[in-house]
Amino acid sequence: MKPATMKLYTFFRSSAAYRVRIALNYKALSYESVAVHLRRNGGEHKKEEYLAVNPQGLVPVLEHEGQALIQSPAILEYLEEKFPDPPLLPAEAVDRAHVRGMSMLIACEMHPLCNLRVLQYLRSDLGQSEEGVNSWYHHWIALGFKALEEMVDSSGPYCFGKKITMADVYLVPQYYNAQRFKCDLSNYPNLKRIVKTLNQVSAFAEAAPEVQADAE
Ligand SMILES: N[C@@H](CCC(=O)N[C@@H](CS)C(=O)NCC(=O)O)C(=O)O
Repeated sequence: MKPATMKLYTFFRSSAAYRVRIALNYKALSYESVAVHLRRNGGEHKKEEYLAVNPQGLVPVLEHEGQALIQSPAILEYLEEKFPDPPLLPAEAVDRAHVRGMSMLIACEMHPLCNLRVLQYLRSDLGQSEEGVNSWYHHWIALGFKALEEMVDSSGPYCFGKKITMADVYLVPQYYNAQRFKCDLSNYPNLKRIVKTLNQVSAFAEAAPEVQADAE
């Protein structure tokens, strides 16, 4: 492990923070965790103190060399540029495009529709029942995973090729979240196989929500 020069504002159950934890572990970068509870006292991420760190009021934030970096895709790209070894992106441009395509399918088309504030808005402001909120969540997960199931390597251990890539870093937290929301994942055998393999890799296992210091 390299010395802890980074600070990660995280919440154990946040899938966006989970992505960054995996990448930091994979690249053997040590970091200090600052837990930001998304539910306690109406959400610590909405308090003035945290808004001073990230005016958007979302986790994660990675502090490094005096800079507060927001948005997990930007943070992952930053880590890849600053600490390229071991890489999370393939050597060929076309392969990188494929990996980023799968990653963005999750980061842009699935996760934003299913995060806490969206579900809270559906529930509180739009008066949706728990059943309605769950149905929304399951709908967007199914649409995304159905496509991803076709894109990932149908026999390999990972999403793309013979090495762990950023696509794997995005998949595991989203899959975890889908399980937590009791989505039917039986139609995605490739995703199931890949997630099972990845969860045995220490970088992924040590980033899992239940082993975080702030886990409940
Ligand atoms: N696109 C952002 C999304 C960040 C995000 O939505 N974080 C969630 C936790 S996974 C959060 O802070 N939610 C607080 C809320 O929804 O109120 C990223 O990838 O960093």
